[in-house]
Amino acid sequence: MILHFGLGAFHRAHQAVHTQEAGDGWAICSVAPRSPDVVRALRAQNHRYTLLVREGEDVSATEISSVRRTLHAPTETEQVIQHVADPAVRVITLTITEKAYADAGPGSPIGLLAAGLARRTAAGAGPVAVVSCDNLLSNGPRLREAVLRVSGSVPEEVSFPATVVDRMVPATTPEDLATAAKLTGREDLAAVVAEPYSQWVLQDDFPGGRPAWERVGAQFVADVEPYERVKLRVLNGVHSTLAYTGALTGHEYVSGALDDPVLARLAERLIREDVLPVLTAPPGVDLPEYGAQVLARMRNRALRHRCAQIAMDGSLKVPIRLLGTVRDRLAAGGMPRWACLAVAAWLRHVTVSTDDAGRPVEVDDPRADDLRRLAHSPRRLIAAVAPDLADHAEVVARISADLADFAAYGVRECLERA
Ligand code: CS2
Repeated sequence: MILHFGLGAFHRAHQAVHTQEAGDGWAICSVAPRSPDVVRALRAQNHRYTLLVREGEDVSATEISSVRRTLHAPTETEQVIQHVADPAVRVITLTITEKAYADAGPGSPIGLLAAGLARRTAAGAGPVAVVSCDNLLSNGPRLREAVLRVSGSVPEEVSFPATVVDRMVPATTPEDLATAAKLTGREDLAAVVAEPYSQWVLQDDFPGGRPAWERVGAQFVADVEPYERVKLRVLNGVHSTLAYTGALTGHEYVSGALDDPVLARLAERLIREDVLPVLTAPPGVDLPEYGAQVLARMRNRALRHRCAQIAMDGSLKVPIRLLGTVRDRLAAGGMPRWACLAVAAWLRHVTVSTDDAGRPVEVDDPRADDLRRLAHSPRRLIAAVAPDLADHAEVVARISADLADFAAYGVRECLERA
């Protein structure tokens, strides 16, 4: 059995689908860390739900039934801990978002996982792989450290393989639910919508066994890092760039932002001039082709991926997605013009929080208030997320100039002139 933390749309459209399609009988028990809504919906429909795959005008519906059980962590805490310690559980996966790794409170996913692993060891329940599926650098080691901070030790029979996951899964809309109902003839409050593309790269370190995910396209590799960099810097870097510049120029969806020629040009230049020159291609990957494929995927209008959704939690995402590119370009003697502009767009989004037309943009970031207090000083803003870069005069000057230009002329005009 697999135990999963994080019952969001991404899990339902990725790990649950891979596990069902692998076809070797593994079942999933999924834990909702906060909201009971999806638990309620899934229980009411026998834990079956619809995956809609959309591309352009095409839409297909598949019933997913690999999630057999759900738990609501705040009200079923003891069962969650008991499941972590259950000898039948051989794999634990997590999609808990970037910010959850810093939260080790007793009821948090990390807190519950640590408590369960301690009980598991005490009971001699056997080996288990704990698999982070979040968009972090070295997500396996990061998760291990988080557990270690709570427990003081990590049992030897527990592994933390690193992984890279990739599938665009926007929040489900009422229209998606209506489409699911129309295609299946049943109401489905837990339906999810995704693009056709799906990738999963994993380090093969599963001491208690695992589903044959490789049958359905997962890649098991010795070193995940090159894949991780490419995915986080190209796909997520461009996503965040388009989310901030898109929101600030009045675009609701990523695909709409990319239809705007000045934003498309920014995304292309970011990839070509800043990101790719400092990346190493993983085996079998052609980087320019990968970059073009990412943009083509983002142009999929049927996805309705909101800029506001991707813009969320920028203080945790931007450092992972854009600052590595900034640092590596500087180290190679270049000036990461477009990555700096993207960072400036994020800072404007989180501190000024109005678009070019003066309308408020949605900001949802645990550090928004802190950052707003520093808004008068670009250098201090940069120092708040990257102390090393705040000592880099050229970077500070570049980002300060972009911020001043955004304020004076608006983001769109700056992009037109750039
Ligand atoms: C997005 C990601 O919400 C976000 O921040 O950039 O969720 C993105 O859609 C996935 O990583 C794609 O694999």
